[in-house]
Amino acid sequence: MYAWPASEVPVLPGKGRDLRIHDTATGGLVTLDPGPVARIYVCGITPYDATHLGHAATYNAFDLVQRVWLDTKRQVHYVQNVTDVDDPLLERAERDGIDWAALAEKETALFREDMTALRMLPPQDYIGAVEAIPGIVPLVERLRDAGAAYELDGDVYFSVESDPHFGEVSGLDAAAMRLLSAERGGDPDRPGKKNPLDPMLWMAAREGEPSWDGGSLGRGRPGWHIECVAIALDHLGMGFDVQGGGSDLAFPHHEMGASHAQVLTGEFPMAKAYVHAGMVALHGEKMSKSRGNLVFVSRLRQDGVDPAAIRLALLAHHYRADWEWTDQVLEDAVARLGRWRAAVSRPDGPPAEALVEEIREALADDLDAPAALAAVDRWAALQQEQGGTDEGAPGVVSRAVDALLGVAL
Ligand code: 5CA
Ligand code: ZN
Repeated sequence: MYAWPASEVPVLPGKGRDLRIHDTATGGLVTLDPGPVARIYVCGITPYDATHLGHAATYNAFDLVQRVWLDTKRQVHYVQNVTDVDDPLLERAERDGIDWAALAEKETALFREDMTALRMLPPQDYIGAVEAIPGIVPLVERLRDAGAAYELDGDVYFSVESDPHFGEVSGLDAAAMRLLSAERGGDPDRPGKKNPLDPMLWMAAREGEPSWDGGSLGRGRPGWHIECVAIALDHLGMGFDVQGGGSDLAFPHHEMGASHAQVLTGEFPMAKAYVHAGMVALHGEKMSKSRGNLVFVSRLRQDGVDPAAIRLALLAHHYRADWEWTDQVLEDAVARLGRWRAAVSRPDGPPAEALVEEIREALADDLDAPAALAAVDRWAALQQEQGGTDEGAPGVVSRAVDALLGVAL
């Protein structure tokens, strides 16, 4: 489906650094060395409510990954999905008495607007679960025919034991996995499963729910993890550079997805780095659609908040940290934006070359956006206090902030 328009990314003088990033699977930093086309898959929204700041923070992290790569003069192949059919979406549509497809369409449209306003780079392939179904069915059939999946009352489950590498993404023990599985869409207590952790690949049609032709699987709809795997394999293939999402996706979603892909292809690993962003909280609890403690990007925009300030508020936190959204966070960002805009709106200023290198260095070091902001702060303070004679320096800063941080000054 259509994604959203791309904002121009200025090309900076010199060359960026290779990205060193935290990989959940190894628990440490890895320096990625993508080919001429870096490949990234980022899990998209389940469109049953508007984009909140937690979503925006996660997408901001993966936007930075791409900006670092682009600055090394590579191309980026970015794929994102939309989980436009799943239990939570159907439940919300039922609760509100609206059509599930119309709900998905409406919230996806709003997400596009929010992403555009925040200057997030669009994926080249933006794929809905529904449109991916014809590609999902043969994968499930293959897993079943290979003995890696089994049927239970018409539903088809993946056997986690079929992947010798199962567990290596999250590194969790069985007890922790079981707990998280129950919390995050799994059904560990369903009788008849070979392993309580086995996730569903194909759900047989239920009364009153949408269903699609599943070939030899019968009518039904896809499970969640196979959705992302089908899309990733179709558009990126195995061994892509980054699989991204919030930390709540490490298990089960990315663990199961990696296992599906590894069993399907016989190759390992699915991704070179599994990268997870921290959770944004509001009033002490993780912002989540199910809890309803949300601050929406669209709401802030309606209230007249400059999207560049929202983006700066996100950038003020390290992507791996869990943090809390407060009015103060936004006020600080608005103030910073004002200082930066004043600083670049003069024809000359302090030299900018070192600043560009500092931003590059900070971002290449596990996306240390707060350090990048601090560097720009120092330049802006110097500009304000002493000014400078370098002609064009403010323009260089403005383009660097745009290219590397996605903030238009
Ligand atoms: N559609 C699936 C992924 S295939 C899904 O998780 N959708 S979502 O709408 O629930 O979340 C979209 C992205 O936002 C995920 O990467 C999720 O980890 C991230 N996310 C959700 N809540 C927060 C939060 N409070 N803070 C940071 N990131 C969050
Ligand atoms: Zn996903």
